[in-house]
Amino acid sequence: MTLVQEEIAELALRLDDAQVDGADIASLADSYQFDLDDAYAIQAALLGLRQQRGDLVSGVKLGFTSVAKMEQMGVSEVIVGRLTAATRIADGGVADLSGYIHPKVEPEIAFRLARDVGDDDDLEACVDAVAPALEIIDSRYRDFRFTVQDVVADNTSAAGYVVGPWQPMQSVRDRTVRLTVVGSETVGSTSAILGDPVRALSALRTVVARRGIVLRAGYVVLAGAATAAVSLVPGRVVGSVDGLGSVSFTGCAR
Ligand code: OOG
Ligand code: MG
Repeated sequence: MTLVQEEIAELALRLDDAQVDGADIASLADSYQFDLDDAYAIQAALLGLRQQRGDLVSGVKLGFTSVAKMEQMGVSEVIVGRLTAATRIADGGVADLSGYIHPKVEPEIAFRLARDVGDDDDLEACVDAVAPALEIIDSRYRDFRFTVQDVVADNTSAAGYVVGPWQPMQSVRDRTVRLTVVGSETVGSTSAILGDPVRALSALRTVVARRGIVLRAGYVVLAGAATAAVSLVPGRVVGSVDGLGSVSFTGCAR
């Protein structure tokens, strides 16, 4: 840790304000030197502010789960953020895009935790269901420009998520993934997620142990994007995973 408690609280507040106001801020790394421990402490303080407003943690999400993205960011471990209930959009529902800064959408795989995860539990054994999902990311940093510490502090750009119909836990290796944003399609594969999305669970295990993140029954785990993120514009967004079904929402500009 390199920051003191007051700085952690101040930077969490800065990020929280950026999200609430829908106004971007400069990279924190431009003016502060801080490490990943500080970054996770800022993220925890940021979540604390949301919880004070009555929001609830509803899951976790992984980022940088493709080798290309890790290399691009110069990191060797995945990053983890928290999902909250207030940012969940119902499958087939409407997302108000006006509150975001510069939202993007990603096709993802979601796992569901059937029980609280203890220190010695096998995480895969705690998962009872899998579903196609969509994640809305919206970096609070200007132009999506950030260091790995910045993005962890910013709760890994988490801004919204949609989960499709749950299916019993099964292998989702090597499945074609399609993301359609207002008629324009991007195609990828679940193999982009650490070779096999189930590996997201072991990667998550390592990070939560190191960062003191608690995993609870009912949590949604977003395994990471299966394609590059696509800019979110008003209209219908559909994600589908071969053999698993599809998930959608409509973005509207109020
Ligand atoms: C960080 C979030 C990345 C993913 O699935 O890789 C992420 C970002 O690129 O803004 O959610
Ligand atoms: Mg994501």
